[in-house]
Amino acid sequence: MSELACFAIRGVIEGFYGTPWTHAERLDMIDFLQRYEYNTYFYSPKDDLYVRERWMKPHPQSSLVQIEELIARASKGSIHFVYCLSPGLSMEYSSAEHLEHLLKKYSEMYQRGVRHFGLFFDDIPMHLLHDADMNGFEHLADAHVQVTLRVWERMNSWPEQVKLVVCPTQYNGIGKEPYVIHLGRHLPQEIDLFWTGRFVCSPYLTDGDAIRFQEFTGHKPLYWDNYPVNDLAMANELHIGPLRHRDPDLWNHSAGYVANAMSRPECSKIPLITTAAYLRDPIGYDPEAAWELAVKDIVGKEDAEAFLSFADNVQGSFLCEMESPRLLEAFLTFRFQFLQGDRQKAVQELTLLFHEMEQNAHQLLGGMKNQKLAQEARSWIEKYRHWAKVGQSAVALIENGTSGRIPQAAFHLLKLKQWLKRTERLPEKVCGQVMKLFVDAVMLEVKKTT
Ligand code: LOG
Repeated sequence: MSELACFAIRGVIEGFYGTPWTHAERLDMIDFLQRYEYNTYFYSPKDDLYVRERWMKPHPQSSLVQIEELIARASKGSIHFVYCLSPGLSMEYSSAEHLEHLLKKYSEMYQRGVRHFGLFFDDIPMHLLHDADMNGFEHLADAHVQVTLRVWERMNSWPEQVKLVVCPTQYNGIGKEPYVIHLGRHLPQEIDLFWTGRFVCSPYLTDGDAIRFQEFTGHKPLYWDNYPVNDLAMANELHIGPLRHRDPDLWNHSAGYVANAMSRPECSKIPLITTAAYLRDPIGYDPEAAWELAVKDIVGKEDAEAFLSFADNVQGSFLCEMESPRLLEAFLTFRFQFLQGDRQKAVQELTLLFHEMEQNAHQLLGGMKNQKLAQEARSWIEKYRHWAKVGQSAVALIENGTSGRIPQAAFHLLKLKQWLKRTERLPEKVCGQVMKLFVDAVMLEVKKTT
């Protein structure tokens, strides 16, 4: 770890909507974090009832036992286990009873050895809900400050020092919003504030924004980066591309960096390895190089090449507008060769490309060494296979059509339409618009000549 450029908190948060990780997946993730020099794991799955919806209720015994195991595993290494509660859906901030419920849950974890806590107010209405709160507080930020200060006061009475992170309700923007200014200015510096940057999913995280956040709130932001998470509206995207566009100096202007992961832990590891490379050396970070290493690491030598060819088509996200760069390049080359030069060679090369695509898909679907990865990415690989079939029919149509073999061309046109229909029915985002544009161009030519 470089002495000069270093994020104080290097974390991963299980903070997505959707099926929480299993116990085995969490244990495995903690070991993974240890290996890749992260230092913090935030336990905050949105759909674990006992940390959000039923935050007042005690965890069932079976899940308590598991949490104890996670705490033990984390502390065996040097990973801080952060126990987070999200009471905002129902908490009456002015109720002494509710406050005691909250403190009881934290204190039970303190007794089990937890020294890092989170109090989250994200994804709740921006206004006070209960009459008593409307009478008792000026506004939502006031209520959040008062509750946090009470929690903090109690935590400070415990024998050992603890840390507390707050996630504000306004967790993205320019840092100048009245809510977050109020929160920041009334909470002590040692309480970190989560911030996702300008947007919920921020294409860029910049020094300038971090500096401004600190100017207005008095706190360096603790980045909650919503990558690689792919929940809700992003559910059809598989975020296995590398981390991009995070300023190299961010470590200097932030309290730390925490990546929100996908509900697919094995797939998450690929971008999380690239993130670890960024956190280790933000100045020297090269997304493409880090990505190749990450894929080799998680996929294994045998399948790395096939997987990279597939993964090239699922890079698109708010971090990366470019979709299927290799395929796009091949289409542009084909178009040039076909129109200007050697038609046969152009067709041969494209035929080969789609056959390789299908072979890759079969290799990945059939017997990948990392079976967990194969299982998690299965539906995207399946869609990739479908696009290979579409491509094969399109090339066969071009080949026969341009050689005057009309019945064969008609047969492949039919097949193309069938495969296209089947493919477009699959919701997963693979190849973005690149394959569709190619097929549209082919169809347009067919129209012109019939
Ligand atoms: C949630 C987060 C969710 C993410 C992406 C924060 C602070 N909270 O809009 O749990 O995974 O967006 O959908 C969120 O980002 N809210």
